[in-house]
Amino acid sequence: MTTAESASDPLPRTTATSFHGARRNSAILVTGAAGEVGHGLIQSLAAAGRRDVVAIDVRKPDRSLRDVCQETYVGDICDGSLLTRLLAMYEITEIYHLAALLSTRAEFTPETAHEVNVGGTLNLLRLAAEQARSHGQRVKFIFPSSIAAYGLPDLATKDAAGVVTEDQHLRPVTMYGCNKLYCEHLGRYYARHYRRLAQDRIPDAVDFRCLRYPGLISADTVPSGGTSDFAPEMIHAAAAGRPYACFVRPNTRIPFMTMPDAIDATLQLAAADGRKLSRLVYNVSGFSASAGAIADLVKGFFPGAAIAFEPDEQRQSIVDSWPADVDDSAARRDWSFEPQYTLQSAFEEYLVPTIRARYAG
Ligand code: AKB
Repeated sequence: MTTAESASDPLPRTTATSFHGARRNSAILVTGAAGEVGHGLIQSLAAAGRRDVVAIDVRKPDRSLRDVCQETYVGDICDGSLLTRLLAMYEITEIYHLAALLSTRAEFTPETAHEVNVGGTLNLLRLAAEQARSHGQRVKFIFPSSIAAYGLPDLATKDAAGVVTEDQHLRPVTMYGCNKLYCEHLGRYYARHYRRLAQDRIPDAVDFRCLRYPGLISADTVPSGGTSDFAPEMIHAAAAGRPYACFVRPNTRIPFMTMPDAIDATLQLAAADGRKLSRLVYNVSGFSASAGAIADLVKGFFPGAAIAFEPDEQRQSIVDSWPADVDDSAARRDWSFEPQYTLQSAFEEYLVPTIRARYAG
């Protein structure tokens, strides 16, 4: 699909841009702000001079975030009254909706995951549509989806599939994957068809842009609640001098990406010329690597690392349902996506130096 209009095309206004007589501040809204991606994304926005970020998380964002945001809120994206307050207080031009319960955590409380991952996203899409209606500009909605949206039925199919495109093998086996795939569809609905029979509908009010993250590896934070977490856990454990029992087999392969590349990709997609976007959902990846190859690299850089492989059958089956690699040629073509790091350079230039410094002393 091609986005015919540019992001700044005006839409009809239906309400005044004031709240109790006061002008509302323009804002970029970031949900899941205190999480791994949120943290880095807000710092990057601040480094680019953006001081209009309004951040929400269920946990209190730390000082370094509070210092660079216009405002931070401790709150739940399922809380309709919080979102109504935001609608009244700010003119939101862009939403980075990062809050989610990840794949492992979601399997323990699938209904709660659905409430947060789907209900929360629906609330925010609606907020975006209402914002567009109130201030007369399209609202950009940047949504990270995940390789969890894929679902390969068995290892033979995974091996035969190799590199998968955005539209193949979309039969997720986790609640998180189902939630992400459905939210991709919701995004398309809000972008293209929202209230399609209503007399007063505003076409194209939400400029939905989605990228499917692979497993992410950050030198600064250890993730929790995901199933691709074995890679960052292995690296951080080695640097901290702790033994690590990897919960998947050494030959388990999925795509990964460093956190800086994920943040750059997210900001690049947000900044891309809408007329060049041929899709709403894009794969992105840095490199495809097996758990064994990652362990070998970790041992090369941290010779004392004690890494054992003790596969957990259930978590293994989740990772086995994810593709070994993804085709990100559409992102490269449409918005010049180009990750900075290969597997080797990620270790040499980013992970090892930063993690060593973090655990030194
Ligand atoms: C998870 O493991 O749930 C996430 C993901 C692959 O989206 N890191």
